[in-house]
Amino acid sequence: MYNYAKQTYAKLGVDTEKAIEALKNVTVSVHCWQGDDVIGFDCGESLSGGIQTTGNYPGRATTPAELMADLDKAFSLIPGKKKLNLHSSYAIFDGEPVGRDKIEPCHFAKWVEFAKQRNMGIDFNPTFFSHPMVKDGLTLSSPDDEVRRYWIDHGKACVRISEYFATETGEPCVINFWIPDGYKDIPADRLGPRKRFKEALDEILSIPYDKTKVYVTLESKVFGIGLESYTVGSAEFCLSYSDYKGITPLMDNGHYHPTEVVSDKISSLLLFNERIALHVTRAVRWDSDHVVILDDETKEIMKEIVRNDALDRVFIATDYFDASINRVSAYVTGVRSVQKALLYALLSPNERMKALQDSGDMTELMVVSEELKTAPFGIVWEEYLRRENVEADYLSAVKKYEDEVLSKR
Ligand code: RNT
Ligand code: ZN
Repeated sequence: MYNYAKQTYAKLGVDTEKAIEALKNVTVSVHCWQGDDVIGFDCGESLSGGIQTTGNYPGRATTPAELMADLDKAFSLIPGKKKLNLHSSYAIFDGEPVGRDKIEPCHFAKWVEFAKQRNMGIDFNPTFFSHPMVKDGLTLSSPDDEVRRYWIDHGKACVRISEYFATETGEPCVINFWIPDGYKDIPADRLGPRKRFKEALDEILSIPYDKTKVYVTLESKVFGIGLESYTVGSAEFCLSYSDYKGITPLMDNGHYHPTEVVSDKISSLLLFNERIALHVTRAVRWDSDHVVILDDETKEIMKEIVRNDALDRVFIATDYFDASINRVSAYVTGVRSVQKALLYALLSPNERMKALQDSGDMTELMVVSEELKTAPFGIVWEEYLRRENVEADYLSAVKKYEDEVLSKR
């Protein structure tokens, strides 16, 4: 079967062996927060910040051990290179818990041990939501000095922890800043909060850190639930700030107006940034954070990365949370979909297609694009799984795990 697929692709000008090799080396950073509906372990507050999980499928991970077990199950069913993406709210306190402004590397030692045993790097996210120090929906942009101070200290603590992750695991750590700050209703002052956010970020990033080990990214957003009228960290703010500070912009494909697509933004950002970062999600009518599937936009995003030869310049991370289905299955479906989209992009005669565009032959370009859609992609995907020693059928494994573990929680 694979030989047949190989020949079919060869006729289209595609080397399946090269595609499989390239896919093996792409790292996907897997978000820890699908496993427990974005709750975390540090203070037990319910989810806030304008984001929401819906559903109450049984089996949510409620302890670090449970989350680690679920991640392990998911990792065993996901091929390729993975990284663990943690939020600071997943700190593990052995003794007395400390505030987010005072967290230290030791509170993440168990995660480091987990990652090291699995040969993985760790990415990180300060958590500016689900916490009593979020005042009136504001953190780094708050007019209250005490609130701002608390969150600035949190940001600094997280930069230090990121460097610790990089040192321990030997892989650079991507630390992503996203704040939910905004207003439900029309603000009188749009500049003030943004100025305070800028100054707060300046202060956080003024601490020394090793730029070869820690990549700072900044994630923009258009609106959140209950924060519909104004978002401090808008697209313009975050892009301008990233450029001004020489940090890395992060685009979450749920964070734009419904007819805007991240796939069309990637090339512009690649022209002006060494690196860019992505949160791959699936927005259904709004930033709903549905599980990623092999849909057109996911394919188009991955095509942009592959066609522009940018696999080593784009940090790819997943970001979704669905509490209405088996969470381990959500992990596997979402991450495999990202990888399938990457493989689909790698299995395109990209040079030939560019040449067709440049010579104005849009007729042949359309025909080739359509032919590719029915090429034996699934066979190459299965060959990749086989070489990675991962079963194609993950549902049986997930169901078994549900019976034996999740249903007993
Ligand atoms: C929220 C952002 C952010 C979060 C995570 C939990 O809209 O997408 O990335 O999803 O930090
Ligand atoms: Zn995101």
